[in-house]
Order: sequence, then C-alpha cells, then structure tokens
Amino acid sequence: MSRHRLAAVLAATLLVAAGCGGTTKDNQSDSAGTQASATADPNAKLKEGLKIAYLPKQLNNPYSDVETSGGEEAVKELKGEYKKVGPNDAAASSQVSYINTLIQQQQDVIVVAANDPNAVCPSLNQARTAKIKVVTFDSDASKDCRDAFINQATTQGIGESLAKMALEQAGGSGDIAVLSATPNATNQNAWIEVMKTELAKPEYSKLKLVKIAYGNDDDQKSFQEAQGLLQSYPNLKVIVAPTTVGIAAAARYISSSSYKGKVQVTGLGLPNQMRQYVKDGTVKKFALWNPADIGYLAAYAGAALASGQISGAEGDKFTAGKLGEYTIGKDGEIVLGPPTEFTTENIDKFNF
Ligand code: RAM
Repeated sequence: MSRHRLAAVLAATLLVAAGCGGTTKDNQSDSAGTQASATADPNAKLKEGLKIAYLPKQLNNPYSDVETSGGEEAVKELKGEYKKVGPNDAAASSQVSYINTLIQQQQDVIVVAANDPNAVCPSLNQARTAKIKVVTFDSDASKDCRDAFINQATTQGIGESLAKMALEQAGGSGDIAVLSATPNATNQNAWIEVMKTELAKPEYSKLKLVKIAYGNDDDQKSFQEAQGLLQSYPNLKVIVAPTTVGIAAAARYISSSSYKGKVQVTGLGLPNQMRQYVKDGTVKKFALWNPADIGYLAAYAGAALASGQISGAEGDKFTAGKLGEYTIGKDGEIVLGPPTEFTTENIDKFNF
C-alpha cells in the first residue's frame, strides 16, 4: 500500500470516527467521474493483486450466493484477492458498518448491492476518498456515491416484463398484487415504478393493482405476506414478486393451498428454486438473468476502474473476460443484458 493511499485511508477513517458525512462538495468533486476521466487510459493494464470485496444485500439469500460465485471466479481470473461480507438482513442501514470495516482494511474495490440508495452514501464516499473504487451491482446507490453501476437488465425492460407477465397470467383482467423485497430496495422500487407506468396504459385498464406488500427478502415474512394477501383480497388473480425470495415463498404457499390453479405467481426467480413450482403447475412463467454474470462483470468493472483503464464516464469501454466488451452508459450504468423468461419448456436447461 503506497504512503499516499495509507494517508487517504487514515483521513477517511478519521471522517468515519468523527461521524462526518462524505457529502461535502469537495468530496463529491474529488470523486466525480469528469475529473477522473482526464486520467483514464484505455490501454492501462489490469493490475494484479487487487483486493475486491463483495457486499451483497444480505448473506442468507441464495441469490447473493450465485451472484458472488461469479465475482469469486472473476477475481481469481484477475489474480486478485476476493472477499465477501454482509449482513443477514436487508434493512436500510445494515451495510454501513461493513463498509467502514472494508475502508479500514484498505480494499481496492467495494462491490455493493445497496439496501437503500442513500443510507450507504456517506460511507461509500468515505471509501472513495480513501481511493477505493465503488461499484454497485443489482441494487444501485445514489449515483453521487459510486463509480459505476452494474444493472442486470434495463430497469425499463424489467418493469415492462413484470407488467406483461402479470397481464398474461391474469388472462387480461382482474386484481393483482405485488410482493416485493424491502420498502427501501432501490432495484425493486425502480421496477415497481415502471410497472405502475405500464399499468396506466390502455392495454392494462382491466388490471387492478390492489396492494404492494413487503416480505423484506425474508422467507418466512414473505410467506406470511403472501398468505395475508389472499386473506385480504380473495379475488386476487396474480401475485407478482420482483424478488427471488418473495416469488419462491409465494409459490410455496400457493402450491399447498386451495388457491393453487386459481391464483398465479410470477415475477423474478431463480430457476433452481422455482423448478418444483413450475413442474407442479403453480407457476407458468417467471424471469431472471444469470446472477453469477452480474458478480463477474462487477469484478472486471472494478478492476478496470482501479487500474485506471476506465473512469466510469459514459462511453468508456472495457473487456469483462468471457462476457466480452462492455460500454459504460449514462450515469455510469453498465447493463448486463436482457433477462430470460422461464417456462416448463426451458426450465431444465438452467442450473442456478
Ligand atoms: C432478490 C433480491 C435481489 C433481486 C432479486 C431479483 O434476491 O432482492 O436484489 O435482484 O431478488
């Protein structure tokens, strides 16, 4: 670790200790992409030995395990040091203490799926002051406190696909409810916003969104919320769960209840968790991307940032190993690719 870097880490540690937010103008302009872009060199070699730490929304979620398995694979290819830490619940501020520890450990890159767009920001900006590159993946933080964001697919595309699957599963009309993750989750909230805009269109006029429930990405809570939805809305036709935890819990509940065959479950799920519910007829269609690819792409983006190959500015290009070349879009966003829809026809082709 260079002396310069150590001094920066100490300065950030002092800020943490003093409880200062990292949102002053100086901090923001320090880490602004425009300043860094002047120094980015597309021909810079990727550094070896980079310390790349993953901080998913929560550890006890099978989705996070698949995501970070891709991260671990990429960090190995990059000859870096991989680490994964995180809370056991997805509450808004549960990640702050982990970020502070990662700063003290002088990581080179923090890859984080934010449980709340703002709660993590002061700490993430302190990390950036300490010359740590911050890559959000899966669930973004405010764009002022990260260098790049790996989005699984376009937010618009995911929201549209959720609305479309709900319409199809409802047979064109009826009551639908959303079973989401936490009320603060950046990703779910963005998808639900797009869904609402879609539902306002004429082709959706016979569909009524009666409730948005939150299972907090906790299996038991999600199961109870699914149960509660059916008690409150007995005419419900579809539960749309834009979370792998929620969709699996809702499908488990419906599959063993008298609502099986009457109430459809759709949304975003892991094929391995959903296979039995597709086979027993509870679920006809759901969607997802390969979470391992998000983790993989995030490591390469982090390494390219930490090596000075890219700055996070729009138009920057980098190669992400087996996934090929990516270009950074507006607001530092890097889109993995389109999601896949799973049905009884193709579910056995996927193993994650
Ligand atoms: C859950 C998490 C994650 C989300 C998936 C679809 O596992 O909320 O953030 O991307 O569902």
